[in-house]
Amino acid sequence: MGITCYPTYGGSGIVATELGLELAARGHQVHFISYANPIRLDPGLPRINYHEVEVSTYPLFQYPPYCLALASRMAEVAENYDLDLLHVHYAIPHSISALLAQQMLAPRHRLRFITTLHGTDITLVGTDPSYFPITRFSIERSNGITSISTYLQQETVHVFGVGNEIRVIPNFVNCETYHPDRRHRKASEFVSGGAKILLHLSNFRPVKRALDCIRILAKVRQQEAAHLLMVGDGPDRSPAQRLARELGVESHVTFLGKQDHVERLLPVGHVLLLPSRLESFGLAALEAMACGVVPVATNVGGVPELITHGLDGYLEQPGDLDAQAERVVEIISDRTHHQKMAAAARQTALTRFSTSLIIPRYEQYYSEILGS
Ligand code: GMT
Repeated sequence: MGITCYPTYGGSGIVATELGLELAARGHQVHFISYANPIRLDPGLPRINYHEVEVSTYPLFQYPPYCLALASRMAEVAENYDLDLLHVHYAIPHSISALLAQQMLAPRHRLRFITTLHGTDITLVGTDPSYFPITRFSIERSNGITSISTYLQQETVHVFGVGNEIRVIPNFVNCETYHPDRRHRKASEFVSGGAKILLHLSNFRPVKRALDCIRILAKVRQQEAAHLLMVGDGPDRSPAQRLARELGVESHVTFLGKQDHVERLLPVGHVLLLPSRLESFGLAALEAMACGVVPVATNVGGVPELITHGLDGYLEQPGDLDAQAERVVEIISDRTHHQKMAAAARQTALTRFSTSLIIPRYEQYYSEILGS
């Protein structure tokens, strides 16, 4: 099979990469087709192949046509390696490229393609008037569609009025790789004394409300000693750094930038902050939960399908920073309460979202689409 995704940091690329790695470990031949080697992908692993899409520039092309270069490469790889299936992540433009590749190969090679919707491809980008009709078209023409939460499935039907089945297959986590073991990184790298560690992990886009994390930290520190680790990079990183200086908490925040091994870092945290305005699932929260880190998140989109308020994390309204800060204090000020919630968070990851449960659902769906 072929997998196409955005190779840079972002939830959809991570899910696509982890899925490909898990499928290869189960014996499938997996061919990644993208403009760069996806982050977290080791192309030297058995049954993993990587094919780069080269986009030539030409003075006429103010916007080099990546969508076409990708379609050509998909068709070439599908033919050379006898692919049965392309699985593209994030509708725009991957789904359209897959459709073109399918049409280029027909009738001499039967190639089916599945599109997985991740969130902003529907909720933000897809609803932009310039992309709306083509996004709907790509959904209608995919041989199979999956979405990572029931919320996103319903939103897609509601916004695009599409009639095809959208199969919900949630995000997943490998609970052997992501576990509470603090073997690799130590809290003492960042704090001394008993300060508790809060974490935020995102691409720092405005939808993530990364600046809220700084404000929450400032509020928490009025009651408890805490240090914030900001992991990732993106447009709101500099504004967040500026805000930390303005609020006088800059020495209590560490900006770590992009990290290749978040599974080594997450276990040092007590609480994960996910104050997003919208989140169709919240992969960062799931990865944290698998590591026994308690999420304090917002009650938006598909997040309630992951976090059960009061059991394995807390859900508050976006922008209600007093409530979010209060929840953090509740967790970090009571060791017994923290341990109970951390165990429940790990249990949720293990019993509802572990790879051993979710990957077979993809395999089953592939069989259905290939057999249909
Ligand atoms: O928001 C991101 O981190 C990027 C975005 C993407 O598509 O790369 O993430 C979306 O996909 C993730 C993986 O399926 C989901 O866990 C995130 O909730 C979703 N982000 C949003 O809906 C804002």
